[in-house]
Amino acid sequence: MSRKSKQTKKSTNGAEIGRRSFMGTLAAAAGTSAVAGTLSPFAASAKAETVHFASNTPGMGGGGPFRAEIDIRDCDVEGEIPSNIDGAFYRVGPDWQYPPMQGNIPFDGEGHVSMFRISNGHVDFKSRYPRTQRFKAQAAARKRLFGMYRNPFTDDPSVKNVSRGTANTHVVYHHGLLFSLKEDSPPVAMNPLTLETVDDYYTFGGGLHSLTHTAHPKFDTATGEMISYGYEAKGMATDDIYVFSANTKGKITWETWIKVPYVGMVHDFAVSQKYIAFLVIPMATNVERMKQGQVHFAWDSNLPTWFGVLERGGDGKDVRWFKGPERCATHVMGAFSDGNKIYVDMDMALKNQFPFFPNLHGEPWDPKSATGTLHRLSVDLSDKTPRDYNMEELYPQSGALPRQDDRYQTIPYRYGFMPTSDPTRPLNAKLGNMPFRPTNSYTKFDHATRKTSEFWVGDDSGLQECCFIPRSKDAAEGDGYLVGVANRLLEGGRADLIIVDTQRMEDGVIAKVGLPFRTYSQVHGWWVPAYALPKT
Ligand code: V55
Ligand code: FE
Repeated sequence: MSRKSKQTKKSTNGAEIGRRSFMGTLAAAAGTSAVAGTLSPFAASAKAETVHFASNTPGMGGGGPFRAEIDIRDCDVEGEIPSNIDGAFYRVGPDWQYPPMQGNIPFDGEGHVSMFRISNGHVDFKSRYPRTQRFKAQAAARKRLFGMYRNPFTDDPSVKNVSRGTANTHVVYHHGLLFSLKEDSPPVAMNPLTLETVDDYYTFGGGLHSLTHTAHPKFDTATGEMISYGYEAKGMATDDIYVFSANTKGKITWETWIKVPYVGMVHDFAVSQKYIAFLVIPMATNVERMKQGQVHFAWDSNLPTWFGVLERGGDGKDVRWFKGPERCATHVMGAFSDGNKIYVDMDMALKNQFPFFPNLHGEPWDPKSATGTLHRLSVDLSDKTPRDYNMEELYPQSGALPRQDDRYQTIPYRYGFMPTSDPTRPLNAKLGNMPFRPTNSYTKFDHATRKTSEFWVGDDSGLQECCFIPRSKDAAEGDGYLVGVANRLLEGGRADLIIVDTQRMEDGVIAKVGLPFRTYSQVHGWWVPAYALPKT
């Protein structure tokens, strides 16, 4: 029996379903029970249930779920947005659709995508929930049907064959589609101009042979290929990674399978011109705990890290695994190869960086050992005997969510960017004692000189991830702008999109797009230049 036949969670709105899918999209958008009744087999409860977000709902500290889908033509712009910025900045993050199960974590909220379309100094804002299978089922039932983070044991039996994917982690663009991604499920494809969901279970025309797909695909600028993978690819807690690349038309042209040393979170990966590398961290998948109603992962401090390397276009059977000590690392800034050596830059901490993922052996979560700094991991593949990978701390600045000039993905690169927390900066006295200092800076890293420069957002704000915009299509590496959301903490977290010039980081914002509301927290964001967007 083929792997494919086990894949029960097919698109519910792919082209093959035609008219019904169109109705489904409309119904979910309308969100009324009358319409929703025609949408899916999940009937609304006869007895009306109150929808109430208790004060201990994860994320309530940030003001609670946002939930509103919004269109603003011509946002308030202060300062002048350079006319060479023409494109769309997309961002996504979790935003509860219904009150979560007691004890669930922020990473399980429904994905909510926003778009800032910037052109000629004007900014139009739009936000939509991707219509995931999960979102539509819950909308129809008017209640939560999914339980704990990545734990199907806690779901309502009615959703056994509904994809659990929340599409809440990253948003990227390839072959004309915007993909909203969650690493436990295939991409959700959206129209990049309207943010309408066009496929709630995207399989690259049936070519994707994994039940999962990472939130962090990579793009080879030279070939236009998307290189990607899925872990736990044959189902929950399986030790298989599916690796593939798709050409500019979205056709999968290479695929292979590898086995991991143990099943743990493989959130991001690295692609160079020659190699592909994975880091397995002790955030281990724990089925026993899942059966007890807990989340998917627990941090097992007895486990090492494993760095696995295979050749692009090669056979997964030839993957080589290199060992390292207990470390937590989630995101790749950039990666490149030099002959038979591969270099991967990641933010890395000593222990569990996520306070909401439990430590398996009962250790209290420690903010100090959760503090991440940029490290360079490397291996020389021409050496036949290495058993460990090398690692070097590159900079002292602590932060998370590193980025690069994405035109330099897979090739040697010089500049990186990361939201950082500068402890020497003041915090507004009106903010009192905050349990965690807000992220207050964007740092630009120059790997050629190891010098850094810094943008500080001010004493009253917190920063979300930043994204790099090239000054022009063929501007030099790192020459351009950083764009990201700042929350004004003295205004209830109201959101401004800020733009910083990467050549004048210390000068502060050059333009500011004011939203008249706070917004849900972003996990990741993506810039698409206007020339790459579809015309209609
Ligand atoms: C991350 C985020 C996720 C997730 C796993 O490091 C890892 C980030 C927003 O969801 O499920
Ligand atoms: Fe991520």
